[in-house]
Amino acid sequence: MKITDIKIIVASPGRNFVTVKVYTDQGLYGIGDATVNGREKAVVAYLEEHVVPCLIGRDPFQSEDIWHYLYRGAYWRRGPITMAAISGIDMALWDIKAKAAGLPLYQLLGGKSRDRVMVYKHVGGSDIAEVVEGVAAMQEQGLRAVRAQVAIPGLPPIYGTGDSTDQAAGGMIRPLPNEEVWATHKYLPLVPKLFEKLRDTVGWDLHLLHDVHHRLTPIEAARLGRDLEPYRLFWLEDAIPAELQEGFRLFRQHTTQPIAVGEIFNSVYDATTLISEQLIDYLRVTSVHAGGVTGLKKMFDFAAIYHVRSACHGPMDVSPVAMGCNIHVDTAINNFGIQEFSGYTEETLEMFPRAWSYEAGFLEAGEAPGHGVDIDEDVAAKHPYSPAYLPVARLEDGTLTSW
Ligand code: GCO
Ligand code: MG
Repeated sequence: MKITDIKIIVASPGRNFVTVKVYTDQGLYGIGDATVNGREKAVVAYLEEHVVPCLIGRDPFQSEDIWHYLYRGAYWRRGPITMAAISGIDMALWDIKAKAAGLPLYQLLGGKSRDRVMVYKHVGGSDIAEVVEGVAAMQEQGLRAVRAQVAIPGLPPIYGTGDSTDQAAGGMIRPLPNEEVWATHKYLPLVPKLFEKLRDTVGWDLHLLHDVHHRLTPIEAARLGRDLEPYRLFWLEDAIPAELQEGFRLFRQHTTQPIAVGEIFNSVYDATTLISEQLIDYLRVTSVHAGGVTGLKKMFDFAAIYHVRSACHGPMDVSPVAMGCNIHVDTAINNFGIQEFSGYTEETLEMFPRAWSYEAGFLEAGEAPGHGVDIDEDVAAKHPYSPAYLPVARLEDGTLTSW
């Protein structure tokens, strides 16, 4: 079999998605996701100018060799743009291989280690009462795990803390990023109050999670971890900037709160200290940013040696294609932890016909050959690309800060 053509489709059914379609001389094609939120066109150029021309005529079954050809062969390795491009191609190649075998992708990855995968969804609110109500409603819908975030009194609405974000846009700002205000001293005392109230109301069976969006220093994160210990969170996510692996030593030594990080990682080298020193409990890499199915398998297998579990990033900027690949990997690996699933707009679901399904807190991969997700190009054509950005954060005195 030979690769004959590769098409890159950019569309915005509520969010911008970059989708790769790899064609072969046998009539089979494969689909991949190569979206980098807010930087979509950079991946398109990388693929069209530098990747597609090198792959025409190659054997699509050689996914491992092509992965290394694009990773090592480029000399300029790693980075979100390079790795998203590799991810999109890799997903499409695994899709072709599994379709040719007539098997769902998880069968090629070792078969089923579980029938369905546990997910967590998000709840936000403008005050604690609203969040508690939202979490209780999720529990009634059968969710086993919920991420809870609350707006901070005294600050204007800020991304990821409450209901400030427009659900369909997932917090994306058009056409240019706005600037938001952050104050750690207003946030730190609030979060334990939220989880105290949540435990009083929803009890101890529901897994509760919280995302800090990289906003604390290691010692501030240590404080928050300690203050949250009585409420036994499933995890505390992205408490400190993810690139400071050594910072997790300080954080870890002060709290028994399980720690999750990795949604912005694109290579195992982002996490070798974190994993080998057992500084984290959950690795949040995802197929679209960490090198596709091949990249995820390598990273989760390495993590398994150190008892670190998987927790693929799955907000609405991870397209239903990457979600499908995540679910197949989640189904096959032994060290699965949890899968994030924040849902999609109706238009997005219409644009990506799929075999995976969601029901009452769990996702199932489905039995269609390949990863089971396709793209409806007629629907895609109705939703042209529209620039959108994540917000930028500043401290109250104007200093630019992480989020
Ligand atoms: C999460 C994430 C997202 C990111 C988004 C950025 O845990 O789901 O933090 O909400 O902010 O993916 O593009
Ligand atoms: Mg997050």
